[in-house]
Amino acid sequence: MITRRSPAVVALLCATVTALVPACATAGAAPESAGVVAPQAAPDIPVADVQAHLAELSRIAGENGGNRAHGQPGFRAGLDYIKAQLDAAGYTTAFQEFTIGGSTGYNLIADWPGGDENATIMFGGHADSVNAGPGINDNGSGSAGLLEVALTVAEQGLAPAKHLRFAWWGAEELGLVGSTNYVESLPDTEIAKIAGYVNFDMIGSPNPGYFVYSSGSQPPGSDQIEQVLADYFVSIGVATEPVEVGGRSDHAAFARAGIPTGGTFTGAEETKSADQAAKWGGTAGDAFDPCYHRSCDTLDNIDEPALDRNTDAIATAVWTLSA
Ligand code: DPN
Ligand code: CA
Ligand code: ZN
Repeated sequence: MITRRSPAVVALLCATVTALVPACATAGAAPESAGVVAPQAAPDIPVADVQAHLAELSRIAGENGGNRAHGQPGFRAGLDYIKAQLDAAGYTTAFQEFTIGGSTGYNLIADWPGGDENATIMFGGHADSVNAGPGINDNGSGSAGLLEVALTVAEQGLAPAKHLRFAWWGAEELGLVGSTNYVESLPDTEIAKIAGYVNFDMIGSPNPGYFVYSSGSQPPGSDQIEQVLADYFVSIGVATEPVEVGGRSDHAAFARAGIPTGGTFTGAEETKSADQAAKWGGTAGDAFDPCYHRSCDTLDNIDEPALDRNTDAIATAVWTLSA
């Protein structure tokens, strides 16, 4: 069980110690000058909190036949875990149902109340694993990182100008089914309200690369998302490479609908080159994730610094793109 600080407690602490704790200057009201309100700085998300969600997803898979795959009980149990935390934090959550392969699938959609719904910014990743294993890197990592950032939004009482929506997709592993279903179920008037979609699928690969989705072949506006993510990694001194993810993850349906997209990725079955090992460490000639789609995609299959940096990148993108 994870206990969380309430915004009221943070405010109280900061009211008493602002002079001593610089973080309080940004955790509370944004500084104001000449009538311009600077956006709040994104918080540094403790990676231990993300690992705690991964431990829960691992336990849930273990209690449900060893996976969190579409049509299997572990998928819905994992999604219920995520939903319960969001509900307790004040999100408005809903399941969107669909049918594929003779089973019901679910997307979990979580709206943070407030902001301009005509400018909705979305962040998401898939919540299903393959049948072979618990899917802790693919895509427990993105699911857990998104969850912890969403909970931090609530904890800090973020009041963004844009409306903020998070999504955990079902049946990605069956061909991007959940996210495609979501986008295709929206009328054009609703599509027009989505200012962007940012995707996180595999962000803790054990032999990690630091990839940012290339905006080159994506809809206009995608360059801003790529820039925010790339700038974050520059700020922490980590080199990135642009990657063409194409139709391999859940941003694809959004891109087809003309919505700006982006995301980060630490690599799957492809092998790390000597150049990449020189700048990122790890093992040249090995896959970024040797356990991709295998039973060994467990809690041991996570590089903690990669998970930490990419979760902080999610937070930066949420804070910056919603402002
Ligand atoms: N879509 C991922 C999977 O679930 O198998 C793999 C992947 C993620 C590939 C991101 C490319 C980029
Ligand atoms: Ca962090
Ligand atoms: Zn996969």
